[in-house]
Amino acid sequence: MHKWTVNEAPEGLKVLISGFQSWSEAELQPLTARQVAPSYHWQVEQGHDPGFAPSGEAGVWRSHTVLALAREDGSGWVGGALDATRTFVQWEARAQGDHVTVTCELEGPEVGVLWEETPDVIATLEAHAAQLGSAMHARTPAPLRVWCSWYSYYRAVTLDAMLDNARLAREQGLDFDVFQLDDGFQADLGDWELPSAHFGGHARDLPERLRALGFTPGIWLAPFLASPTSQLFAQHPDWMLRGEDGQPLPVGQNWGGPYYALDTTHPEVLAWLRNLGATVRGWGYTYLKIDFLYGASLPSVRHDPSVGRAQAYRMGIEAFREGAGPDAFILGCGAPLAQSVGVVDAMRTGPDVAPIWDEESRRVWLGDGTGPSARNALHTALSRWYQSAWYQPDPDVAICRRELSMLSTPEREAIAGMLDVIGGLRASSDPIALLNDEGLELLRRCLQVSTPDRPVSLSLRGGAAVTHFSRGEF
Ligand code: 9PG
Repeated sequence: MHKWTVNEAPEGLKVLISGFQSWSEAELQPLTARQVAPSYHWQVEQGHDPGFAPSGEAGVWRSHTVLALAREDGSGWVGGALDATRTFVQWEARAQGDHVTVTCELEGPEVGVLWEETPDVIATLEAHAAQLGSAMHARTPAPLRVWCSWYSYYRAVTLDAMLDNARLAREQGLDFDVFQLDDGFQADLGDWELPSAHFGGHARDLPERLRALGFTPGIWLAPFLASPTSQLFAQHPDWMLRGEDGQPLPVGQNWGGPYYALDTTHPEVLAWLRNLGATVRGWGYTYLKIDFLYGASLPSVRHDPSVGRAQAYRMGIEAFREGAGPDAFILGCGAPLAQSVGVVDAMRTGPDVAPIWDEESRRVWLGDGTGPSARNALHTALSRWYQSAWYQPDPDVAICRRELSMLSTPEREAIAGMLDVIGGLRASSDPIALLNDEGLELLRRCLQVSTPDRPVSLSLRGGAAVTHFSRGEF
């Protein structure tokens, strides 16, 4: 363990953290405040690292890969690592009376760790993130404009809904590059080749028709998950991650019950993942959103106990990439962040957007700040601005429709403005038929690709941390 003492009064400092995976909080807060900690175990699994979850004590902040402390004038300290592809780099800052104790623990192969004092935290963090990105062979292709089925159709998506929207987008001259089918086409989690009853066809029937309309076909998969009702689970119980009790380890609660994850240290699992990547490529999909990836990285008993969990995760995504081919565009989601660099092209850098500005009650009563809301998605993605050196950031979709939404006109406009600051992928999920002239105009604006902005200062105002970007203040 590495340890440093910062001889500075904690009251004058703010802390910048980045949580474990896409959906975990990243934020800039007064150091003496309390990092929100989930009350229930399933929320830890789905938004945090159960091996390094927030402690819930006031003045104690935990962060993965990087952590920074900043004074009011923007000077301070930045902590980072020289490679985090196969190692979890776990930072903690602890306010202790008149000083701060900072520790860094590594889980995985030894890597260099640095802790630097700097007159300019923003510049040092950006320089470090860029250095880390190039050391980890970051892929940062051009950003894409994506229509995704999730945030309006959810699991009820059909083949016809995909085609209707693609046709309408073409008629309206909307500049999407990709049309991406999300969760709902498959019979079960793990049974990707079997269609769901309601989908009205097979996922392999779609790509050619999307291409004929001029779009790149995209598909969602949760390649590391298996539901207990799936054929995958029934046929290969020995492929699942297990708990200390020898039973398959539940890695979350969704889809009406617990779900399990594949053990990516098992050679047969790696072969299956390669084959899955190759199969969806064979169907004609070249844009692949791979989701719930954190599942393969949780603490558990593995087939090969000599492989650390960050390394096991990395082996899993590398196997999928091998099958999908070097030219597939891979978007990671629900994924350990730095450990994906060099394998993914883009990464969701926050929790899900929802057609509601915020849902405070989940944060306040359940201690869970990873719930879907426009505020949570944008706040988190903004706090990870420097990660655009690691992959194309995906701040999630804009919402331009008035219907099927609780967002007001100023809220929809605010989302559009913040997406412009964040840069990276540009996406929408609005049923095109629901957009009136105003909605279409806003969507066209949201689809304009911009480069990420950078904060010009970080400051405390009335006890709250504020980040100033040249195109806005958040
Ligand atoms: C599909 C969706 C969409 C979305 C992803 C992801 O904690 N949870 O239970 C939880 C459920 C869904 C979720 C995130 C967290 O959303 O981010 O874009 O693809 O899966 O199921």
